[in-house]
Amino acid sequence: MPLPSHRRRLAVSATLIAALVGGVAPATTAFAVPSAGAVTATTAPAPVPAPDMEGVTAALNAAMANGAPGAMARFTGPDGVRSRTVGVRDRVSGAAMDVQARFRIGSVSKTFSTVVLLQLVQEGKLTLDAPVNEYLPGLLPDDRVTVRHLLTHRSGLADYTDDMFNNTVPGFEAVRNRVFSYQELVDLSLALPRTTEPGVAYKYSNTNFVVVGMLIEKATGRPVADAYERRIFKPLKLTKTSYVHPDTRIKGLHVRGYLHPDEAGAPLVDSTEQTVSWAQSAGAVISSPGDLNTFTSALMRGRLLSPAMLETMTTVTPTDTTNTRFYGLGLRRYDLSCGTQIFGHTGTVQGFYTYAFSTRDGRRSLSAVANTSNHGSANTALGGTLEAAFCGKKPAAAPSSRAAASPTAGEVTQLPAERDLPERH
Ligand code: REX
Repeated sequence: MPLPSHRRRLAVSATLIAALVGGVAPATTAFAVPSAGAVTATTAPAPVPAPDMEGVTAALNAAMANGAPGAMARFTGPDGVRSRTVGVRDRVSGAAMDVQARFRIGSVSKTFSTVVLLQLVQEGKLTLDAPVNEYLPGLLPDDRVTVRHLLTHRSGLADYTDDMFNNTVPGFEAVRNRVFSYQELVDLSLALPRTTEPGVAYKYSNTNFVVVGMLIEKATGRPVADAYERRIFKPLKLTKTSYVHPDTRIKGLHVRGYLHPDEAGAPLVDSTEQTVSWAQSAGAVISSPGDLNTFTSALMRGRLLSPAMLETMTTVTPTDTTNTRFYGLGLRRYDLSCGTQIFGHTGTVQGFYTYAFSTRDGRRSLSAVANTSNHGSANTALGGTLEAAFCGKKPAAAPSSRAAASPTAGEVTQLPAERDLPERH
């Protein structure tokens, strides 16, 4: 139904002002502005559920109940920022989890690498459907593998990390301080049988994004760190985001990561310091909850890529049979129970599980981290923050079961440090 004209004018001005102030492409879902300057009301924006921050806290507590020393989440939406923390960021000092702290984001790095690569495509330095070997002659044993196959995990290049971390703690300790060249990592993959013919199937592999790093360095003539810095960190003012490979430290206030050994009951291993050289452009970026929200939101709002390139990046295919999980180009799409689609990435690096997602309009974003890994139940629990944040409170169930009314055994009683902070960016 059309809005009264004064409300239309107000809404359009707000959109244009937001676009000018933020340097953001105007949202086009609510109104179309034809070139003649007339304003036409189209479909009204769908109502946005308020985040269920109690549900977010419950998911963080569930991550702790499943073995994480601490966890935190930060939601950025139309009504501002809400953050929740539980547990500790340092088991020795007992320092509380802190939403300003940095951590290792693992494969969320793949989205950063993809943005850089797609900018290079926009600049005509690379072509998505060209063979990788055109830019890196002789690197791959198959000329049919294209740049797009890497970004969509359809190259068939085996993931060398499966063997590397077959025994979790010895595998980690063997590479914790190692510095690999990209070529060495590709060689590890090429020593294994390829998993699919190029293009035919999705098969997640870190090798793809190692080759993406090589392509970025080839096209720019500079280390990937420079490209991240110049093209993403600086323009978005991501002051807590860095790529310091092969430095082993996380600078400033940070979360310590704790790796679960394979043997049940064995003590956690502090895995904070490592080169992450085994992942590099596939997983070695360091960031913070605020910076991750700024990044995924800016990406979806079109601040990093042209509309056509963003459309390409967000064009997805299913990754499983549930028809709720998809992969685009260096980007996951999750379809939540309320019908909302969110785009972003997950990350696993020793000691850290991460989720960083935004709605397609960039208006709502969530990042969540737990400082453990190799413990799938903690990761699954942490993923519960997504439903709570983006779908809001579930309608109350009929009070038929006792479990709904009274606390169950093993319920986590730790109180979160609750803070609603003003948005910094
Ligand atoms: C390496 C093993 C995990 C970690 C990995 N990480 O491939 C990449 C990533 C960078 O983030 N991928 C995930 C170790 C899947 C993503 O996209 O979400 N596991 C651990 C073992 C298992 O050592 N034996 O859990 O820390």
